[in-house]
Amino acid sequence: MEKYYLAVDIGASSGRHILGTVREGKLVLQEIYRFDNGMKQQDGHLCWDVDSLFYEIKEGMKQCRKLGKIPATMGIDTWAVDFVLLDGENRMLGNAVGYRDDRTQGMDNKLYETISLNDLYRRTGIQKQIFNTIYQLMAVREETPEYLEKGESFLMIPDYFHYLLTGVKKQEYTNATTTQLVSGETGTWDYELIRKLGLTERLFGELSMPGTSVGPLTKAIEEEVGFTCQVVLPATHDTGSAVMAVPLDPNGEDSVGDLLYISSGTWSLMGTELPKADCTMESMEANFTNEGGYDHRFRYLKNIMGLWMIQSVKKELKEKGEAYSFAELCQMASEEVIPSIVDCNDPAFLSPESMIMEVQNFCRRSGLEVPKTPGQIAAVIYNSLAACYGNTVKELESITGRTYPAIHVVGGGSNAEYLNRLTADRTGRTVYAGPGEATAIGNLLAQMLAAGEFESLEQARKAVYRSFAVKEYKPGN
Ligand code: LFR
Repeated sequence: MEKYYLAVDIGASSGRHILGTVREGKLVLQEIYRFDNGMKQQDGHLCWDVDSLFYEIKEGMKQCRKLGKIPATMGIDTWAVDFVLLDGENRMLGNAVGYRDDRTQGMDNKLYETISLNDLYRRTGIQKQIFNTIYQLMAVREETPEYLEKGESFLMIPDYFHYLLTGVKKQEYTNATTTQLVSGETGTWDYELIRKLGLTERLFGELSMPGTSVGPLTKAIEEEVGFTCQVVLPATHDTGSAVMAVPLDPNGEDSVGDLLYISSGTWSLMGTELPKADCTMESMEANFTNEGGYDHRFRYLKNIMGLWMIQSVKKELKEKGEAYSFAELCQMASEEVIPSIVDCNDPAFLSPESMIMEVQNFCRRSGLEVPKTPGQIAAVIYNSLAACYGNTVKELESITGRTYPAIHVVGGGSNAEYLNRLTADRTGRTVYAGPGEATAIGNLLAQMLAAGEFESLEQARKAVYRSFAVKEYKPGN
């Protein structure tokens, strides 16, 4: 009898249910369900529709029943930083506002009235992103302070779904670090900071590591989906899961710090792993963050605007009646020669009305050739991303004092051949692309590790290497 595990991996633009099993030392996956996601305007804010996401989670679970493949355990991962507040009767206080909403505008200055940016970095190791939970909580404190007073539970989005499934509230560590309220040193909530900010202390309970059992499905959910199983925490921050699934050559060693990866999806998260957080000012100035990972490793990385830029352009063109696939956009881009490079991390690209116009405006402002056709726009975006990767490698090498001969690109974006070639060229490193489903795989690995299928993350990463095809791109080819 094969033993199945279920990963529910929800990204900013889509979600999927993937069943996994281990067969002769290899991972075997089956995608059983897929659904769309996105932020929508609700009561004047950009929000996630958590009710419809939870409906989709259950619909996907029903597929297991239909297929007769009942998972022993399941776990959910999503993007980071967003949360819900629940009252004493477990009702949501307000909506699940999304990180691209502009409610955090000016909240940085509000926050610095209490603590300086430098001190915040020294304590948490988390890089400033205006959408981090800490700034969102400042916005709640300003706009609806009663939510903090009435709030009995603070749950990150995956914690909330796990609660709806089991009735048990757990706060998972990897995602909690993205709040910017967890100490980089102790790996627990920074209560001094929480108190200083006037945030309700009771909202921040014990943190749980990936691999922790949450509990069985509630009776009501069991009846609805037609089976029961245990919920086990993965690294609930999708990037934490994705980086767990970076393949490791079976002849190699998993020494922390050797890897250079890009987790490529809506965002490109580029970095390495560190055994300890680097909370120095040099690190802060270079814009690197220390996100908590499996086994208390740190993902030392940089957020790069990523494929969001091209996703937005694709959507915009479709609305204008010009529908192209990603493959077509890549193909058109590869036929263009346009030297313009934009700074992908310019805040103008975070949540623009029109991405096309923002890219054009950036070029105009900077005296660069302004792209006009869809192919030119796509070419500027892809080349700019690759250029940003090139700079990031240099910065990372200068900070860590190491050289990284190769880059592992994992996640959905690893299928973009054109971008992989540009990445190899602009970084001068060999690119290993794949697996594309790294996030779901990492989610499964945490569950499989908890079940004893693998002894260590190192062994699990070697299994990833054996199980999935990885494509190699050499610079200059
Ligand atoms: C990627 C990701 C990033 C995080 C961003 C916002 O999906 O989780 O790691 O910085 O989304 O939550």
